[in-house]
This record gives sequence, structure tokens and C-alpha cells, in this order.
Amino acid sequence: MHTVYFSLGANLGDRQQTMCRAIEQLEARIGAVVRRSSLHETNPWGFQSANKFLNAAVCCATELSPHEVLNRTQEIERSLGRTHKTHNRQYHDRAIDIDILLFDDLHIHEDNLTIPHPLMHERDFVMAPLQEILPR
Ligand code: PH2
Ligand code: MG
Ligand code: MG
Repeated sequence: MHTVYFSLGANLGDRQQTMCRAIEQLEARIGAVVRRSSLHETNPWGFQSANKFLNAAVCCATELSPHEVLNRTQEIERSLGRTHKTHNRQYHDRAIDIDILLFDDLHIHEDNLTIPHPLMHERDFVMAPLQEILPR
């Protein structure tokens, strides 16, 4: 069994409902939700938008591999209305974003998958929810 930490963010549509659905889908398609943070309302970071985010962190127990987890998070994003992907750090408003932060103590550096998430420590909207659920 593996432990995976996710960052979730939404700044379009019914943000609260989408975050709830995303967490249900993580439970159904990736594995039991072990811990989840509260929802944090945050200002857009790294791009200009009038639409504030809701952000959260979730910890799941999973039997899946990191790549299987990535595929499923991308399917969940699409099923909840995500359209654009981020290219060259050009960020867009989005219905939902689900990023893998940590997977056990693995380090993976591939074109489509970097774990730990390379920018997590620069981002309060990631770290504040994560601190709520990390074991101390
Ligand atoms: N995600 C980004 C870029 N900027 N800002 C906030 N507040 N919350 C996010 O989830 C977020 C962001 C890239 O995925
Ligand atoms: Mg992201
Ligand atoms: Mg993402």
C-alpha cells in the first residue's frame, strides 16, 4: 500500500461542489481518503485573474503506481470539466486541478511527472493545506 498526497485547486464554477466531487472521485478511483484538509480560499498565484481559488490537500492510500495515479487524476479532472492544461507555466482559470505532491518517499523526474512536486515549497496555497494533514 502506498501513501499519496494531492493538492486540489478550483477557481471556476461551483468551486465547493467541484472540490467535494473531486475528493469523492479520488476515494472511488485511487484509494481511501486517509486525511483531507479544510478548504482554503486563496488569491491566484502566478497569473492574473478575478477568480479566487479554493485549495485543499488530500492524502490517499493506494495500490496504484504513480503513473496510474497520474492517469486517473487527469481523467477525474476531465470528468469535472477541466479543459486547458498548463504549458510553460502559463496558468489559466480552471474548474479543477489535481496535482500529485508526494508519493511515499519516491523521487521521480520525468517529462510528464515530477515527484515531489517541484514548486510545492514556493506555494502557500499548497503548503498551508498540506501542513494541516502531514503527520507531525
Ligand atoms: N494553481 C496554479 C497556479 N496558481 N493559485 C492558487 N491560489 N491556487 C492554485 O491552485 C493555483 C494557483 C497552477 O496549477
Ligand atoms: Mg497545479
Ligand atoms: Mg496540474
